[in-house]
Amino acid sequence: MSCRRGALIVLEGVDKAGKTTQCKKLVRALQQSGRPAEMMRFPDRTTQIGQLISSYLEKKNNLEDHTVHLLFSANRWELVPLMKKKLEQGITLVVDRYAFSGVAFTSAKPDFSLEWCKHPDVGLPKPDLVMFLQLNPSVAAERGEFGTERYETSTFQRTVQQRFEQLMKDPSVNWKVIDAARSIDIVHSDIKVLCENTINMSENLPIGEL
Ligand code: DGP
Repeated sequence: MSCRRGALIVLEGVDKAGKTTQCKKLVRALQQSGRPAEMMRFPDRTTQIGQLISSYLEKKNNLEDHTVHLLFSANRWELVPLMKKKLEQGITLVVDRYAFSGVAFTSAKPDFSLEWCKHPDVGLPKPDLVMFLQLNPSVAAERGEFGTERYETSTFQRTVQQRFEQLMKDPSVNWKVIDAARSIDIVHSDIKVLCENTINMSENLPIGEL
């Protein structure tokens, strides 16, 4: 009997929407219900490319905007063999940000089209489900000070939110919008149900491509 593949589940949203908290809770809940699951996050700052990105985000180095966009994409591509291996082993991957953040953040900069931004990620494994944690950027700002990293300003985050809204019109991606203004536990239970349904539905389907 061939092993059923795991599902590729992505959480997206503006900064402070609760993605990391929800990813961790989801992985724990799936594991407790006997489903193999692991968390990944992008950017993955542990690789050499990830370290370049990390120092860019910490404003320790400056990189040209197109170049940094391609580095973020390269950081996803370098993890593809591992992602595919895990999915084929039946492990569900819960991913904190993916190509959609890539497009939303770069296209929030002046003079970047969505189309140009999407190109480098064409062919990446396609998520079976993308949950967008919806939170008004002004409410997000009330959740605590933004940090000091690049992009962590209310004005920029509002533009990012608009770009995500454009991306969510793409019917070829399985988007689900989650109201992230509610309590952690209520948001979690919505996410868990969506995720369990997706795991059951995608286990017999091939992994798609963006
Ligand atoms: P995080 O480690 O989740 O806080 O993400 C770091 C920051 O990088 C966050 O402000 C979002 C941004 N980001 C994530 N992925 C990409 C990407 O692919 N391209 C760009 N330009 N920014 C990204």
